[in-house]
Amino acid sequence: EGVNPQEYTLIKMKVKEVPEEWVEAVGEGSIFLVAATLRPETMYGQTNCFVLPEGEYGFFRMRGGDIFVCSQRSALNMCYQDLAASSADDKQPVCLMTKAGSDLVGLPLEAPLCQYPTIHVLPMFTISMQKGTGIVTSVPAEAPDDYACLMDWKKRANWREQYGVKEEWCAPFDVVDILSFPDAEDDLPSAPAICAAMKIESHRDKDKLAAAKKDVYQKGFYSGVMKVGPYAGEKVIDVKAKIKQDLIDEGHAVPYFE
Ligand code: A2H
Repeated sequence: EGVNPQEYTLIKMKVKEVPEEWVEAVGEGSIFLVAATLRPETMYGQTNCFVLPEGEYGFFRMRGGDIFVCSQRSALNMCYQDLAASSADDKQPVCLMTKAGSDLVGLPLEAPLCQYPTIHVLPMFTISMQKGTGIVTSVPAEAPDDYACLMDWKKRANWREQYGVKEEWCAPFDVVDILSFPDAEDDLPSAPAICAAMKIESHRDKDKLAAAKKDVYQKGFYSGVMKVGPYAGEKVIDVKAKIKQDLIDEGHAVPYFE
């Protein structure tokens, strides 16, 4: 947390089937896994959501009555930003229950703008609990980390077995192309293409992924044109703020700073 706060968008992904034992602990209110993103305009391309299996996630009561699942650290920030309800005496976020990331794996979610009616939670070993909410929404068409991680779960039966990941949570979810690049001079690669070209074997390959990321983000943001949604045909750079505002106005997202 430096001098210049980063502005993220929190994407609300609704838990579609709440396990019965959770209802007792958390009571009334819809439960959302919330992911911090810098690229709200890419939410049309979501295929799944990632958590850190050994991370600790709290269920926190928000001011409007919703329950957000996120790291304790981000919930405290949400209190300061008047998003989260806080106890009268010590201004701490109200934590109704905690779960390990591994307990969230497999949950069916409804995610805003997503082309799939239901997506699932998968593990990602490179998530930092010190950034955002500790939950990452996955857009494999635009983010090499997301692409590499989704592919790991699709192709590694031994990992799936070890982490209790069912094939049906990852195998049917193909990359959703959401941007086109009509500018002929632009020869920067897409996320799947750069992962193939650099022979990135797994999402644990952090050094290669760091190198892969730069070009892909640059390309998506500066040269991308929306392929889907009400702003199809318009440049990402021109519609990013509008898509973000639409998500916020419709109650699917909230601004968040850290
Ligand atoms: B972005 P910065 Cl399509 N640990 O969202 C690891 N990664 C995290 C995280 C955490 N705790 N919290 C958020 N992130 C990811 C979409 C996206 C993102 C696309 C393209 C680029 C991109 C879909 N994943 O990020 O360190 C989230 O992934 C470009 C950097 O604060 C979030 O935005 O710069 C981004 O990292 C925030 O990273």
